[in-house]
Amino acid sequence: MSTYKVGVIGGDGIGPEVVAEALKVVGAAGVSLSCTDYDLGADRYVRTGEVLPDAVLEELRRQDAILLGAVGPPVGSSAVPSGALERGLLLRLRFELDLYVNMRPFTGVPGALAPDCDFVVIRENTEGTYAGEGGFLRKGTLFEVATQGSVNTRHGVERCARFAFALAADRPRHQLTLVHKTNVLTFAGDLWQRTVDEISPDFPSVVRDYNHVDATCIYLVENPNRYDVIVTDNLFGDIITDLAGAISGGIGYAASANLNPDRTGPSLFEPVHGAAHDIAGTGRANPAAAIRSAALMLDHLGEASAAEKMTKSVADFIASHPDPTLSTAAIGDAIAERL
Ligand code: GGG
Repeated sequence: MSTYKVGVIGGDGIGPEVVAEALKVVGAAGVSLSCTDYDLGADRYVRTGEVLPDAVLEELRRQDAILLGAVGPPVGSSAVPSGALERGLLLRLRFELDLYVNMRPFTGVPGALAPDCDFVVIRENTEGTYAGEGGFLRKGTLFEVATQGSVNTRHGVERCARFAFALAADRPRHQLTLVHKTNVLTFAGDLWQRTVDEISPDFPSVVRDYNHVDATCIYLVENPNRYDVIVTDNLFGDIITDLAGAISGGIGYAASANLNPDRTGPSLFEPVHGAAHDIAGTGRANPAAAIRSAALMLDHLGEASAAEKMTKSVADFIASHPDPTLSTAAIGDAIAERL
């Protein structure tokens, strides 16, 4: 049996607590990991002024996968400059490791607005408005200009769209919806639409659709079951996956995989939620999203059967505890016991 090298970034607030439960469940699923902890996040920044030292990045490159909890300072804290961790750690890892697909599956839980929903959002993860193109002119004056460009390359759009098509072809409903704003964002939208149209013949079983992003916000609330696989750009994907998390049961259940599908480096797995310092140390954090993220990690590592068992165990636990009042560790124990 293989032992996988996993870089663990517990991070801040509830991050280390939920990651501990995820690793507990992976152990119970019988998969052997050799974990190395990396001290990164707001705490490290406050102590040392460092966000992601180059030497640490090089070590992370040599892992088979990376499991991250959450990074961020307490709400209202000015100890970390706004965006320093998002850009200096999360986005840098995505760019440096070429994690060009952000896959976020949503399956509804009992009591959610959409308890029966079952869809996946494929968010392009290295381009768009998050690429950092733009700048200031006459900064600090009355005539200041700020621009923030959206970078969309044929290569970047096509590789993401191909991943989404292949995923849709593998799922029972075979549906793929491109979400954009092609009527207004005529350059980027045109590239996305043309790319999807042109590669579509390579995936004949997939039925294609297109929705504007604003309409998608309505459909996600009114009829989320119309969706199977959504593919979209970085910014739209960031926004609609928060909405998707809210309708499917809350951000505490939302898992994500930042994938390098070409496997030229490790992929990174993390719950969508943040550090939630207000409940850190109270045992009230829900580890479900972290456990689901660890299941995505196992699937990517080739441990499909263990991953499936973990995902089912989380679903069974949620079904039998629609309003979980158990502690973080007790939820981890209960999910581990069901395996
Ligand atoms: N697990 C995703 C993550 O940590 N994202 C960064 C983030 O959302 N930070 C803000 C926060 O922790 O509230």
